[in-house]
Amino acid sequence: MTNRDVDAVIVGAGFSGLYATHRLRNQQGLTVQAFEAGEGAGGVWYWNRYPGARCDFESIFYSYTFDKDLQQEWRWTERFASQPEIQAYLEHVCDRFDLRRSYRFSTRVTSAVWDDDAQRWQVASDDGSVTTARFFINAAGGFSVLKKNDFPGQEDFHGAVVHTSQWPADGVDLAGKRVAVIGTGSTGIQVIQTIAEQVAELTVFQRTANFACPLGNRPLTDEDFAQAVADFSRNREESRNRIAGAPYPRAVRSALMDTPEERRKVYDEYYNGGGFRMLTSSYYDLIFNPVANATAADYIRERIRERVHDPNLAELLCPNDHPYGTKRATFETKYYEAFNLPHVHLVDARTTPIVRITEKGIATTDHDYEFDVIVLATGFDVGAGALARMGVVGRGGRKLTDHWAHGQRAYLGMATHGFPNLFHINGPQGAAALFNNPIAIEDSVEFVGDLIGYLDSHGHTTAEVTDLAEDRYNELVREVADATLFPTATTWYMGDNIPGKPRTPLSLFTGAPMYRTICAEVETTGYAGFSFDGENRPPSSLIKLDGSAVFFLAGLQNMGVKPLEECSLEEARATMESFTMMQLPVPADVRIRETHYPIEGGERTARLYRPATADGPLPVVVFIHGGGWIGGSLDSFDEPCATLASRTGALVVSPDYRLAPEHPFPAATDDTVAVLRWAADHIAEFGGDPDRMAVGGESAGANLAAVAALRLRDEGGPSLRAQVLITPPTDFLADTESRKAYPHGPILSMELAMRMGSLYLGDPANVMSPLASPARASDLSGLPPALVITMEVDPSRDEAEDYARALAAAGVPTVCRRFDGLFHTAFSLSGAIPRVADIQTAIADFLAPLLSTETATAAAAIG
Ligand code: N01
Repeated sequence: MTNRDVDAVIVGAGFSGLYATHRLRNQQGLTVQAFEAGEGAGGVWYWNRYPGARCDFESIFYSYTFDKDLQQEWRWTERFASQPEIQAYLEHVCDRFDLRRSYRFSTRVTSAVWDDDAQRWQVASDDGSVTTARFFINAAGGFSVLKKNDFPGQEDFHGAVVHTSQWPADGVDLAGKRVAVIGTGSTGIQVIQTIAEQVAELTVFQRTANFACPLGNRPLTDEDFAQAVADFSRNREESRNRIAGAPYPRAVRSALMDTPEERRKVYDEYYNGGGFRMLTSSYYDLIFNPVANATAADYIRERIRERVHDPNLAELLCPNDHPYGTKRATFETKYYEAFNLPHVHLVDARTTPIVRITEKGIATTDHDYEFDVIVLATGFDVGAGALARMGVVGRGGRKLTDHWAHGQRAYLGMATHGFPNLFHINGPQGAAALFNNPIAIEDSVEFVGDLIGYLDSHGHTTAEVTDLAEDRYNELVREVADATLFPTATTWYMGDNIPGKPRTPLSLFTGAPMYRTICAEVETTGYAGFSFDGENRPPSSLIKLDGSAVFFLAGLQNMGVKPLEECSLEEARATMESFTMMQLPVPADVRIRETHYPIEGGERTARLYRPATADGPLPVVVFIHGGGWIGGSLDSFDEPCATLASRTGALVVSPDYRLAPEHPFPAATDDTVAVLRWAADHIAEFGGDPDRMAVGGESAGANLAAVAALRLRDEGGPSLRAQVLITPPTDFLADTESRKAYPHGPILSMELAMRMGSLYLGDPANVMSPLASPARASDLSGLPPALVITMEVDPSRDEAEDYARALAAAGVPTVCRRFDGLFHTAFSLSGAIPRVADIQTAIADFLAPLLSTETATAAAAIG
């Protein structure tokens, strides 16, 4: 074979490699040399020819969408396609787009070494040739390396031992044989249910029982197909904007909102409906709330018990050591009924593990079994196992295996630091676990194609992720995983199935929409986190966010919550109220009661939060809720205020103040002053000490608190001991870096801030008033000591920090705390963002000396 020099080497002829070849060669005009170890196209669908191999995403969704004609001319025959049909489809794609001529089939890449001088990859293959290329594209797939046989003695066995992913093309004759199947993952279940009726004896070795739900396969009718063709554009669009990368109904309710009877109806519908909907469409909290998850797990166990006649066997088939969905969801067709057949047996390989393969069969710690054929359905070294075995050496002679010694990591699942111009298609730490793979692959190929186009059009030679961006993304993937139940299971998602493999999440568990949003943000910010010819670009804002914050935002997207910018006033208010679902329970040690405070021409409600165990007159914190002056309520701040009371030991007063646009400026600030005056006069009746009073607030409420402090100073009291300003907007006309860096939020965008601000201000001239923009006050001296809390990823961050600096410059004892990785409104999302507890601690620590009975000296100590 002659050596070649090309633009791109592509490894693999599955969904990834074929589309990458089409995109780079046919659409971007690059020269491509592609390699594939198999004799033909198909990738994972070429190798996995075991009996019953079939896809568990619907065929009309589990296929390419890049070409409308292709989608419409390929007539799938079943709702869930079998392996031969998917392989034939990929062969068809190979021919239809003339891809075959770019491939060397039956050829393995044996090494890939980056040549720093030539700025090229040198790729050696087992046909003896070397191909040099500017780009090296890993499209080898996540399931191309099988898990090494754990069991000694295979060579002694008189019969055949066959791994499902090395199933011979001409099959294995199982009829009338005594067959063992080891493994009950997606593959084992498909094999078992398919061969159960053909074989003489079937013995299943199960180490972990799985939650298998009905697949719901059936022939694809002409009506189904016509509908799929008619819905092509909608399906394509929806696939990209739903959690699983398929147009399944959105889960918009918590499992805990429904009664057991209502839940049963929901689970019946999705269990009987087939496919992934049971996990993705029933309830949104199954993947992160153990109590919600248990309702689904109980339901599935109940179904298993109904279907398996022998109660002991049924119990053994019921999973009980991991939450539902945390091992990859599995699907079945009469799998459980197979165990009702007299010649099908189940061995509990957890209590009686397999010791070895013997001459006659399998020895466990308990028994010697005799077989003719042993089927290993024991899985894969999932991730970039193939690449790790290819001898990849990057910049400065760094081996990929060394770089991955602590776990496979790839920025966006696509790039690895130290390996310039090496791109993974849908690689480790992409979103594949919760993202229908062909769609994830199309996205990934398009991202890489665009990146190469950008590189060429800007005259760069190399693109490589920076170590900073790779590290941060890797942390983000871990933090997101920690917000879910996935790490609680022993699963290949975490690398657990391969002895010695470092435990690390191999996927970003946000679902497709957030992953796509992150990639889009990277792309539109000029490939943030990449380095072009050594010129580093800082990571983009979503990647800076705390993983819990990203998971929360992903949840909003998965539920299809309308962005606040697109909401009517009523919708915006309702959305703000719905965030209470993301709060921890109100602490039980706080007593809540309501009273009223007077305003001009009437009165308003104030809610009081008193720590149940506290004695004597308590210090008082009047806390003004957030909501952009147009929304928010006492209810939406119940938990933050109650927690504040519990943490500080203060009596917290939360006033219901007038909202814009019905009541524009200065109504809300008048109400804030009114409640403080009322508290000074009346709080003793409720057990508060009016001489130890602070004001605080969040977001718009923090603006009102800051303004109230100014007004009380200028309008004759009462005097305050402290002000706590959480993410305060302080100047409507501020021109700051944070406004420029985070114009889109999250949650608070500049567009939204401006809209809410103008509804509040009413007359635009009010913008200049220091009672709307406290930073415009000519004198900030004499104000109470201040704690200013800011969030890193917040357009209002810098004006708040500027205000803190101005307070300090005016001689006000001021503490400014910035919380990295959080966004505006995080304070009121305690159930979603665990670090809200740190904010409460910061407030309690700040207030403790100022609100104590010996305060005067303590206040002076803060600076
Ligand atoms: O592999 P697995 P798989 N002793 O790792 C058991 C995709 N896929 O090939 O759970 C005893 O899931 C192991 O037990 P345990 C899909 O993403 C898709 O089934 O580790 N048992 C487990 O039961 C899937 O998730 C389709 O305790 C041992 C099984 O072997 C992925 O491929 C179809 C053992 C391995 O399960 C992998 O699925 C098929 C030992 N020493 C697969 N070692 C579609 O429909 C392992 N096991 C698209």
